[in-house]
Amino acid sequence: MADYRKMWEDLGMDVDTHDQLCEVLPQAFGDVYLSQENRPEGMDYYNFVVSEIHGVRPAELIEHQKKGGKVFGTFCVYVPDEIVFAADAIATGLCGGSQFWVPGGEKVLPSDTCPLIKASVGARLDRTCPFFRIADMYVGETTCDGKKKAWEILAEDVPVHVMDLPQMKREKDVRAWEEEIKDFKKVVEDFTGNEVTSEKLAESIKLINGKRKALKRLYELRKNENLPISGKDVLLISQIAFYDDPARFTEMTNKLCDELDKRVEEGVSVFEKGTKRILLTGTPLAIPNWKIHNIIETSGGAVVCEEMCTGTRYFENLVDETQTDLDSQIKAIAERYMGIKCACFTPNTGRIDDIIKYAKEYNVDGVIDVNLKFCSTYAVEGYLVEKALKEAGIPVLGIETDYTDSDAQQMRTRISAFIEML
Ligand code: BJ8
Repeated sequence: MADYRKMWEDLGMDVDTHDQLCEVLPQAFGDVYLSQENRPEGMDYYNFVVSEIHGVRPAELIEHQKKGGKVFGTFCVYVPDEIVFAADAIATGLCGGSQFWVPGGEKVLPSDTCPLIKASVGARLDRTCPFFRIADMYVGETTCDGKKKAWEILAEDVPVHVMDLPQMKREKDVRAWEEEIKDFKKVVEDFTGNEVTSEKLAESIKLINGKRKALKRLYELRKNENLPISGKDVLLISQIAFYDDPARFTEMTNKLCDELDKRVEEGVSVFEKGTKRILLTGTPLAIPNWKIHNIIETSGGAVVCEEMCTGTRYFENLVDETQTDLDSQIKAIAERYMGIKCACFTPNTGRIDDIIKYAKEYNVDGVIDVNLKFCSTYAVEGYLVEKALKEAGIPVLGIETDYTDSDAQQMRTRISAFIEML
């Protein structure tokens, strides 16, 4: 990796502690990713992004700030990036996916908090992630209780705007979300000094839809009997989608899909015939959380679809591009985002319908419902998810895990036994 020490120091990071993360990440990436055989050449781009994860993109964001631009850090797929980009600002995902940051979060949060929240708070307070230092404003949301309260702690350290996300999907809730997006637009305009015009918003709607279409195209390729790409590689791409430049990401992902189209034509598969096809559902897998994919794909399975926020929930459904005035555009944005099916909503039966639909479309042999420890919304919803799958005759395994490796062996045993029985 190029030398970014000076940049990290200027960001006020704890560079010595951060060095420890820089030491372990390449090894972990090599073990999980570079050890795979017959990877598509198009993965070189994503390998490069990861190898320079705390360098290249942060440097671009800083460049943008030097020109007077703002950076917004987000934690949830309900926060509409379109508004941010329409104000000539940049949105970047901030969810923490490494155990490295968890102890920092535990200094201020109860230990029985979900690791995603602990890692996200720890990354900020310990000053060990450049993205958390760079973001000028954090955008939280009222999804789960843990996140809701974490914003209050983070707000002591950085400007935070919280979007009030309804928890039901009645007509009045969609209207309330529309109003909330209008308020967010005002916050973004005041903070950046740039007006969000209907022309700018039309451009950013196209930009973000482009990213969604590229991801959808990638996922469609996984419906083939011969899998042209591993689940691990697709997970990495989904994770990178949250913070890469959207136009470049779309271009590189479409380029990769061109290569995968050829593989499909030629019947190339990265898995042996008979490898069991697994759909994963549950809580998001923030970078660098590759644990479950790695275990499945080294235990006789292939992950062919993720019904997750690092998966289908991120890209399904487009914002209507035909609206031309601001009110109608914001209404279209509100409707698209309210179509996401997070367990924070009640009822959330649409998610179960999606899982069963995907299980058929991707021709899966089994489903693994994987939830982060202490995430009660997904854990409770797991009962209904697993019941519906059993009724549909689709084998399902429920797993609860965190960011540590302490349960890896036990998980491997359970997953191997599940795959064997399929
Ligand atoms: S839309 S899944 S990104 S809220 S895993 S922090 S819910 S305790 S991340 Fe999420 Fe938005 Fe929903 Fe997706 Fe809370 Fe659960 Fe932790 Fe979670």
